Amino acid sequence: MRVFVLTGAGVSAESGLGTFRDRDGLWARFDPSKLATPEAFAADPVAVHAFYDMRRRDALAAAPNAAHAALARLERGLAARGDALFLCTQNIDDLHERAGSRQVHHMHGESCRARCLACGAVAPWRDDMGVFVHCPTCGAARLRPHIVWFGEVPMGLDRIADELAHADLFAAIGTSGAIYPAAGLVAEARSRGTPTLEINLDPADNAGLFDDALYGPATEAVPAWVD
Ligand code: BV8
Ligand code: ZN
Repeated sequence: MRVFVLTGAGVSAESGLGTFRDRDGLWARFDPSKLATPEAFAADPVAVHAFYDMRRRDALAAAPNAAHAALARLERGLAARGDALFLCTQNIDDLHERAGSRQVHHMHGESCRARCLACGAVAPWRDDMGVFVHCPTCGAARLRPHIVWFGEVPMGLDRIADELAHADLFAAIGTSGAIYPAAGLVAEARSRGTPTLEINLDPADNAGLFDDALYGPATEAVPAWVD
């Protein structure tokens, strides 16, 4: 059995990390067009680096919660039976990894990594990094956050499509279904006849596309589903 799980900001909400579109969410406080686009980075790399430094510090100060732990258990349980979990997250934090998940696909990048605009090398990001730090591989002072911004192609779309094509279940956890192509995965699963499950605090924009749903805080709903 192959399970495809897509997570969003809701899975990290109870760890204290902000979501995007909730009332007091990130995009209510920050303008994504000024911080989460390549144009914004070209116009003001220092401001964009500072935004992701803040996001990374918040993530490192947060602790994984019971939902992250349950998904790590799910991965181990499926593997022990010769089955598999493909955990695809839209989140840029490392809470899935810190909860014990071994295979995590960050389709929108990771706040703890930097990418070199000169040679493409991806390196762990330290707190003192920023616009003037040199690439550890080629030495160029051209590092950017290893993040997928609006208008940029998410990472590993071929892998995502292949995993979805072979999935026996597609579950979306803690995501508003507002951003594409991630939000379109459920429709792709349905077109293949793959059962779909939404686990969310409340119905997402695309809730009507799910065969089944579990509503409630992720720290309750995800363990209830996994265990
Ligand atoms: C692209 C990283 C070209 C940065 C992010 C159609 C197809 C393709 C693209 C588009 C399209 N139409 C429009 C587009 C453009 C755009 C887009 O989708 N725009 C929207 C406004 C319509 N998409 C893009 O630009 C994408 N790239 O188009 O490239 C392309 C694409 C494919 C093929 C070829 C070319 C790139 C988008 C990625 C942008 N980067 N993040 C950063 O983090 O700073 S987006 C960011 O918002 C997240 O990564 C996430 O993906 C997205 C949605 O956030 P969610 O995780 O869902 O969080 P949200 O706050 O919205 O919802 C929280 C949910 O949790 C809610 O449901 C809430 O109820 C729930 N919740 C809250 N508390 C709890 C809870 N649940 C459980 N328990 C709780 N306690
Ligand atoms: Zn380089």
